[in-house]
Amino acid sequence: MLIYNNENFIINNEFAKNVEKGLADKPKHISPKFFYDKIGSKLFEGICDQPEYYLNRIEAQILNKSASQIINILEEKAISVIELGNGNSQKTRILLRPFLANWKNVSYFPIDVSLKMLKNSIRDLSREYPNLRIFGVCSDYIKGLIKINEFMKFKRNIPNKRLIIFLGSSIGNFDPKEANAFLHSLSKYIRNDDALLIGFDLEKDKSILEKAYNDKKGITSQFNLNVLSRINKELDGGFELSSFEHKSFYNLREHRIEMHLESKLDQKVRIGAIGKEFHFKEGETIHTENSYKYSKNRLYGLVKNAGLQVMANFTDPKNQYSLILLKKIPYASKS
Ligand code: AVJ
Repeated sequence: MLIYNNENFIINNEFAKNVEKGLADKPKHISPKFFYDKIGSKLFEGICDQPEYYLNRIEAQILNKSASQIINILEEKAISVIELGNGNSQKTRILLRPFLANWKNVSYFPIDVSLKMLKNSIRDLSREYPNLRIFGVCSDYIKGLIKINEFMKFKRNIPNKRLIIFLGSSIGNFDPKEANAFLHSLSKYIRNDDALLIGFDLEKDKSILEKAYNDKKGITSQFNLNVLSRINKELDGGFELSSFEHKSFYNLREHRIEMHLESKLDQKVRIGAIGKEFHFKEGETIHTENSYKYSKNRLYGLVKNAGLQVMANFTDPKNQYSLILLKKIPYASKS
């Protein structure tokens, strides 16, 4: 196994830095990557079980339906699946199962920043699929991909054909510029015969979108507020959770769901680890997440711009969600 993790200190430090800078900015913001501590990850799983949150369910349906077509398109006998941010690998199983049934040699490389998540899913997957070779990489995505490229140069008997998957509409957290930069660097570090499979949430009726991020049970609200309890626990913060309210809405012009935490009153909050006090006006918000929704046009424009071409676009009958299979445009590889 190629697990390396010497980043704990940096990760914590990074949290403090992001909070310090984000709460001093106007408008205030905190990066959504800090949602996912143990409790936050559990809450996110809870969100995926809510009837209003269609994303994961529909993506799973599309994966189920398209797995055999993906196998046909890839035309190989062996494959290495590289997953960017594997979470609990639940949806990955939908692909791994038919891959293992069709192909003799299947290797799986999950890349995740959470070592715990990585270890758990490696343990579970090796029990379920004794024939699956798993190489977990604890890293962020691009660095992880570079590591794997190096690793595959000297490790023998690893399938050369690779499918890189990025599921769950995680790309939706990137703004258009970041998404463009991310796809560019992916495109730089993949090979000409690699395939990429990426999940995009599609633009749809505002009311459906807003319900998905304001579930009746209030799990999304807990998920959003959890970042404040993380600050309380990890950075010696003094947030009163009941003085903040979860707000999320669709910003039509920017094509994104925005999540905020709105201060219910004028208040000051001290964060010990930062050694500073932050002021919140009544109604002022901390912007905690963007979740971008794509039209087919913007989606195709985005990938083309990154030097990628569409091999297949799998969607559900109502066109709510897109799983897009891509490869590198060979002549674009020089830049
Ligand atoms: C994991 C980023 C895809 O944006 O839908 C769910 C996170 N936030 N509900 C999304 C999330 C609120 C989710 N992603």
